[in-house]
Amino acid sequence: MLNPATDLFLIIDVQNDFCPGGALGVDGGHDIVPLINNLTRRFDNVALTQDWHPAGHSSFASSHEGKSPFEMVELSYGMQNLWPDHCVQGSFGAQFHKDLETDKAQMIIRKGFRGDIDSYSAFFENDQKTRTGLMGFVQERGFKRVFMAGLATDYCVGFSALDGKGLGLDVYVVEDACRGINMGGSLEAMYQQFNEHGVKRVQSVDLTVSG
Ligand code: VGL
Ligand code: ZN
Repeated sequence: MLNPATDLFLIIDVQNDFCPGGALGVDGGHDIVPLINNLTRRFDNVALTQDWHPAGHSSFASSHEGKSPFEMVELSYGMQNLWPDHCVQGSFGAQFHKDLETDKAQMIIRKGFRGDIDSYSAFFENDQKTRTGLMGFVQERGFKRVFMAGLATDYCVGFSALDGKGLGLDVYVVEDACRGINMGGSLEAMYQQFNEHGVKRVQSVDLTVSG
């Protein structure tokens, strides 16, 4: 049962580049848009995240000579996956999917905008220290539970869920309203982490509003 006053729906990175045909297209990424729109109508409080990189970002393989997408590289804060150029600020790929209903969103948090740090999580950048500001919003508005959906399950949704839980929130991942990249077992590994840390997995049909 949803509690409209204290629940937040956080929609992660439903952007053209993560949908089929995009630079880092996730299989079936666009299929979740109607489900997410339907969920949006059930919540009073909605926030969006938007992956938002400057050109030449350090997470792009093209920024590292001799490296290809999906390889790893060591950056100042540790190991970083390399990606195709994606979600470049102002580009079509960085725009939300055209059918995503965004009008109700009270907050759009952009992440990955610092050239030298990537950010999967909506709460912390990949150095695990730099905060995005989302927790300030959550705390000031008094949200207790955060329901998450979007792309990709095993990266941005997953790390947002784990960080939210680590910050003391009650976190639910709406499984059927997410799609994963699933690279080298990353999806199973993320589900394992959810189990270990108490991130709950729910289905969108189970989220009902009273009355
Ligand atoms: C994402 C890889 C790189 C995501 C963003 O939204 O899951 N994955 N940037
Ligand atoms: Zn990115």
